[in-house]
Amino acid sequence: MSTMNYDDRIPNNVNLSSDKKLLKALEKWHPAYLAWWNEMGPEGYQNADVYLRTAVSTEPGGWAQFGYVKMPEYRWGIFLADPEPDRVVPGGDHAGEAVWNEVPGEYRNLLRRIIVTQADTEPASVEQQRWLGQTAPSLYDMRNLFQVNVEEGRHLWAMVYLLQAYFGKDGRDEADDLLARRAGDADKPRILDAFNQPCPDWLTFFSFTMFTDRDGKYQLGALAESGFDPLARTCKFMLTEEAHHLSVGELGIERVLRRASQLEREDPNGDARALGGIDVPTVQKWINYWFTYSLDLFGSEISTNAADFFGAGLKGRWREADDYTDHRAIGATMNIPQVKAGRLVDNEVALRNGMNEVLREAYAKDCERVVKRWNAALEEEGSQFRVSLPSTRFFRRQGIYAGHHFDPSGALIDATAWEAQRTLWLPTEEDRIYVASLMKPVLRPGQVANWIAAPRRGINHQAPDFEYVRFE
Ligand code: BYC
Ligand code: FE
Ligand code: FE
Repeated sequence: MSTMNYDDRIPNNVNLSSDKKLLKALEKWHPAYLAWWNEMGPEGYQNADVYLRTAVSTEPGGWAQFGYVKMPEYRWGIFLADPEPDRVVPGGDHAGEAVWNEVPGEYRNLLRRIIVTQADTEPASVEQQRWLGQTAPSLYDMRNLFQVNVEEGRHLWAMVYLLQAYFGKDGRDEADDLLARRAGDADKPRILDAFNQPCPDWLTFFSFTMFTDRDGKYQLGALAESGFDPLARTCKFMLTEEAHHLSVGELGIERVLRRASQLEREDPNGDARALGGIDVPTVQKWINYWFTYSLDLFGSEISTNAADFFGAGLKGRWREADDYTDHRAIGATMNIPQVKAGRLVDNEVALRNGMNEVLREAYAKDCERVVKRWNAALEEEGSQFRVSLPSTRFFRRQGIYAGHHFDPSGALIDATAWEAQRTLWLPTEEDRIYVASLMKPVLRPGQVANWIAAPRRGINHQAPDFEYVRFE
């Protein structure tokens, strides 16, 4: 078998060429990955030249290069943030002890499960988004979609590196399984619910990158506080790329809202839909749907898994090392209201069992910050509408609120009241058909679809009419 020069092929800072066992595993996995990418990656654009950034080092400021690349030839690299000298386990029972550079035997299964769950989301999102290139509202947006896709591919590489380098045969088997599951497949679905939902239109794509990639930001942040140092360092670098994914979602929705406001002012009845826009109340429904699906990704409010992950030092809170002083979190409690006998009542829970909720609260606060910016944009454009986040109890399918009905303000309601109003709160079939009807590709450089405002800034300081994607 010919040996590829992986140091050339795969930009890395893990001394790949000197690790024979790992190289052997990667040589087997790499063709399977490419086969997966060609089958499940962006449909119809594998031959286009796309203006993409590629991670080439971990230097702040200089970590990425921009240039035209055909996606199957993207250089998916393996980068870990530089080790922090004398780093200690940030939280849990081992807080303050030296970090681990090998997998601690007693936590092997827990750790593998966390890494596999994280890994599974990355190819899942590529699969969900594979048809969107065909309806891109501009070349700028198409390029951003593909940028997100190749970087989620790189995040899969990052996790597969950990599995193959640290988990032996089990890890190699898991790496293979990651290419076998499929988003939305009835027989072999992806692990977490949000990653089996369809992503048929660009309002969904922007909602997904705003809310679901942001779950990624917070989960990666929690894993960057892991006592298993290779995981912490890997996640720290992934967060660098994640910032762009989040801005694609935040700015995408902001542009939809700005355009809606403009059309609202042009229409005699103040109806953006009458002029082919996506009206603000429709955007609100997509926010409700994707915010709550993403809340589900944090797991149950009360979770012994979460307590175990924290106690073992495998996962910390958001900014555990920097923002907390009590890193053991023993004896402390928190209030997580629960439904008992048809009423929502206060409920004292051991803090460690509430760690999923602690992370979810940090996430919701971050989303709230973005909603404020969207509302500032609506105000600036003179819209009569504002958007908001529903309560974290609304429309949940995981955790202690699943199986009950709450209105967007968080009040407990009965099934009749829910059924009577759900079409006001969540996308209806008719809404989906309407939004789908607007999804037509706009491929001329500098032009954008009617339902979305033009971007304010180009990628890497490029001019508005820059040709972000070139077709053959
Ligand atoms: N869907 O105690 P519970 C990203 C399962 S996103 C389906 O409530 P736990 C990205 C759970 O597995 C970040 N099943 O939850 C974004 C458990 O099953 P078992 C991804 C679910 O374990 C965009 C049972 O329910 N990273 O990077 O405390 C694009 C009860 O579990 C769901 C991670 O998730 C669900 N939503 O916490 C690309 C980090 N929720 O054991 C990429 C790693 C729960 O009974 N994962 N279940 O069979 C974790 O830390 C934990 O697995 C979770 C769940 C926080 C997800
Ligand atoms: Fe990712
Ligand atoms: Fe992402």
